[in-house]
Amino acid sequence: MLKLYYSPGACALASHIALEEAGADYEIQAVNLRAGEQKTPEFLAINPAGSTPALMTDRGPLTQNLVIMGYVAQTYPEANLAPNDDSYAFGRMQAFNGYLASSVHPAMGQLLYAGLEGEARDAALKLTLAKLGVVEDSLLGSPWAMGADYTVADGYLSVFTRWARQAGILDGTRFARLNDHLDRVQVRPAVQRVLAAEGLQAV
Ligand SMILES: N[C@@H](CCC(=O)N[C@@H](CS)C(=O)NCC(=O)O)C(=O)O
Repeated sequence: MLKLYYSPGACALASHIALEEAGADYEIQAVNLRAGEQKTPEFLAINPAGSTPALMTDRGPLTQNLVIMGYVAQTYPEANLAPNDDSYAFGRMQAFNGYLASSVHPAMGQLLYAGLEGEARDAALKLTLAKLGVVEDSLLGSPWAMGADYTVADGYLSVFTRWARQAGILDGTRFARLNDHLDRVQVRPAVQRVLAAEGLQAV
């Protein structure tokens, strides 16, 4: 059975949502990041990078949200979580996910979790808002991230808009579309089940 290593509310929420939306048979294993469990020899044997998520499959581990989400979408095509039969559209979805992974996540990680103060924090805030602005103004489709159909990209985006709303930086006017999108993702039954499983509330 698939086993997802996650930390409640952290970015692995995206992979967790994908598994639940897919109707996959899986189990979850919490990794306490504050206690440093991601750096234990046992966990480093699964993900040498010492970060969550990791998904243990029958062929070994997979890491990186966008990889795990792509794997889930392709393993459960009947769930229609990605344009699996259109490699260009699949690439566009992974480009969206890649932007979240390589631009939005690092900027927000610095802002929210690096303990910055003063000018350094101001700079991190400005960078985060600029990265989210690209999604709001250009990348985000309607009603879902990639257009007509819900994909794994929607669950992934909701991780960061959730953090932004919790931090009070997802302004309703500047980020009207991102706010609407987060509301739409959070009412999905699979997402509600995942939030409950991680001990979280909708924000
Ligand atoms: N690009 C990676 C980022 C993974 C990542 O940074 N995970 C964080 C939680 S959001 C983590 O486990 N941090 C613990 C650490 O680095 O010590 C992915 O999407 O899987």
